[in-house]
Amino acid sequence: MAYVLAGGRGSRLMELTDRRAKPAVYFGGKSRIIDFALSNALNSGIRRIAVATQYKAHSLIRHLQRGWNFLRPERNETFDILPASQRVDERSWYLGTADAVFQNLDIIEDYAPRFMVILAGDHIYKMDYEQMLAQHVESGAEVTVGCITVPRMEATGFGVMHVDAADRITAFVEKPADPPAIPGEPDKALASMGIYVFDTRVLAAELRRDAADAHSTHDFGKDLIPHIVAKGRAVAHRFERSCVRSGAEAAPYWRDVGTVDAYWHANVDLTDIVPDLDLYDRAWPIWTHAEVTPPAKFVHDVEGRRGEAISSLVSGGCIVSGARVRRSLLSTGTHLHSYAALDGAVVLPNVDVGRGARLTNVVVDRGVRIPDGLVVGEDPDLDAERFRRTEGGICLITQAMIDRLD
Ligand code: ADQ
Ligand code: ADP
Repeated sequence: MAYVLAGGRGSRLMELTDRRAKPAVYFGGKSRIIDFALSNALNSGIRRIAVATQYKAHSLIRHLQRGWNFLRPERNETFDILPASQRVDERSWYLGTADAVFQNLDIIEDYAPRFMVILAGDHIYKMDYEQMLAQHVESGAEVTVGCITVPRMEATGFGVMHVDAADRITAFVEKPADPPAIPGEPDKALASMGIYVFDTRVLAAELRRDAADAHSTHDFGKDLIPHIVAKGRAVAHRFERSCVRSGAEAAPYWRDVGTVDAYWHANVDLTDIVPDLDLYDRAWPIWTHAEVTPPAKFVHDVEGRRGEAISSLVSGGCIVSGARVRRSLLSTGTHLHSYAALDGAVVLPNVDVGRGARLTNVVVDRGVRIPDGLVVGEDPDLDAERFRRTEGGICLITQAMIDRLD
């Protein structure tokens, strides 16, 4: 059974997560971030899935109900949405990630799966969890932790581990200020991906022990994993072994699109001629709830100006009329009007871009109406006054910011 943790705030995505949880944020034109973990589970052959939600869950729950409720109980398949609902104690919502599993332990034990794959709902990657499960069974570990090599100084936001020659985890620190390097590789660290495989019985015992511990914060990274590592029963699974590559030579792809800059880059990277993340691989499809839309349409405007897009991803229901689009990603139902120009634009669904608007290096939230002639990305100071401008020079535009312009 796969258990997806999808309740986190993701506050570094700024206004993109004002009304929706990070796993519900749109990604890649047609999908949402959580679709990657769910598709991986499905493509790995897992047919029991649960999703724990908490923070601003409405948009996420609606997406899951519309797109992911096709698993059928009569075939022994299940799909459960588990909002924090004070099931164990009427005073507490999910306290930490471990508590988000503990509070639903009775539901899990009812299904009696032999193994649990605990996943985070907020990463972009393609991975065959079956490989990780196979390693877990072979090694006899109590927990197997997915890990990836990252530049050492980027590891401050992760759980960082040391392993022995057999990849047994010998030390684990959660979010260290000064991450320990991989021995012999001073600039690299081995980071936890926040995904875990357990025997269900071991998991249940650990969760019960942790729940009774008054000093615990009830978090996998802070409490449970370090405890099992101290017993010498945790093993690392290297992402390289199970990542689904876009080609034999391709680098393993895993992104925590935690900031607006990282989010913009990961989306715009998809417009590369051969991107590191292949969304077109029929052997590993990314399933989602897709709105039924007519095809994308490119037209001359009445004055004969061509509507065109190059190095761009254009979703269904878009109309590009007399506008130019470059290195951009248009989600479902975007309308661009004459003389509009987009370059490096990540546009979420149902946006309308008015005549003559010029947008460079932007993220536009869903449903925004960009007024005629608006120019963004050419005057940093003016942009910073009007929009959310990131360190990397990306402007996030929401309807509330547009409304304040008048
Ligand atoms: P973080 O990502 O910082 O570190 P956390 O914020 O707890 O950990 O989020 C993990 C996942 O759980 C996310 O998908 C989040 O949405 C979800 N989540 C958080 N709180 C929740 C709650 N109360 N209810 C339900 N879901 C919740 C973790 C590990 C690190 C590891 C990184 C990798 O602790 O060791 O390196 O993930 O990104
Ligand atoms: P402009 O882009 O010139 O400001 P519009 O976006 O209103 O003007 O429309 C431009 C063109 O887009 C229309 O002439 C038509 O070809 C196409 N179009 C607009 N709306 C629709 C629609 N609902 N269905 C099909 N095509 C449409």
